[in-house]
Amino acid sequence: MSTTTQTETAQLQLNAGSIRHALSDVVKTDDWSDFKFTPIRESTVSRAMTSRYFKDLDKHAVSDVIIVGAGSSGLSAAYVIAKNRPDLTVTIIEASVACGGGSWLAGALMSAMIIRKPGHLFLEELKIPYEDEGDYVVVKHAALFITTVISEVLKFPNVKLFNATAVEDLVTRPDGPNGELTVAGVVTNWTLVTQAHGTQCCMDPNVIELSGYKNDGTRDPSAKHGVILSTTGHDGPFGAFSAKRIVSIDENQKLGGMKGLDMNHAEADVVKNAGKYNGVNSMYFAGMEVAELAGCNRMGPTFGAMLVSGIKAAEEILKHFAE
Ligand code: AHZ
Repeated sequence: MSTTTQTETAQLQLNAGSIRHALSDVVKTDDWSDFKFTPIRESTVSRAMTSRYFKDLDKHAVSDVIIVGAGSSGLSAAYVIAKNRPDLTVTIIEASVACGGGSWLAGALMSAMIIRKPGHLFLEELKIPYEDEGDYVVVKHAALFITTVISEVLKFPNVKLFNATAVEDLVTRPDGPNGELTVAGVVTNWTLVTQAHGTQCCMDPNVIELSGYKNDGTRDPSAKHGVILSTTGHDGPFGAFSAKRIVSIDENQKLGGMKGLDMNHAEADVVKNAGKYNGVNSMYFAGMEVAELAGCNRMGPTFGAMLVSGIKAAEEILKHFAE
């Protein structure tokens, strides 16, 4: 039960003038000596968190769209998908505690983020201020970009982020019309568990399944098949996860391997190669994971291709659900 307080326009008097107090509902004077929070039990806090988490896990156990990796490319895609299709269940799995991947600092531990045009149009959509330098724009703080995208994406009611959760494997089924493999979900674990696999005996994972199946696990032809968009970045402790896994499953593909830095070629090539993966159904890629899959150059600290490849993959996914 909530505790109500009288609303008054409380004023905190400072020498510099009169400032409206941010807690005007609660704090009525500048005397803090009898300040109290509303009462709570510890178990109430536990239940408030666990009930929601497991309700969300239950709802998202079958998802229309699973986005693996919440860096700049994955979150740009999530924004476009969730905004255009509020009816789709969108699940974001992020291995780290914090979303954002490499975009908290744009490059070389410096704060300004460079975005080549026309990637700046996405900044306009999100009302993120930038300095226009002609062919490119600069966002003063990369952190401003990523925090804005995170907050916009997480406001959509159809989106749930499971952070500190790693995708450990893909669920596959041989259910294409000609026996082609289809990706049917992701295998997840809390990242701390994933990191401890080498030190403990078997700790089995959880599964998030894509929509489009009947209760017996066979394809439901009346329901649209869900999709996975993988945006786990280039190779690293966790990166390029789905790219590496898919080529180990698909005998017709080899990992291209990310090539050296070439800004001019890399950004357009990543965008051109982003989107649906040909060979295994229901799988899409964006961001630097595309460079690993297709063998594109890296671009270093220019982020236009992250935003635009995410938007391209999102648009292909929207088309899939519209067909
Ligand atoms: O934690 C990872 C990061 O937040 C997450 N991730 C990776 N593997 C995962 C897994 N399960 C769940 N198995 C996983 N999450 O994916 C996110 C990737 O973000 P990123 O910023 O590394 O990738 P991006 O492709 O969106 O942006 C890349 C930015 C780069 S790298 C680069 C260069 O090296 O030249 N240039 C740019 C612009």
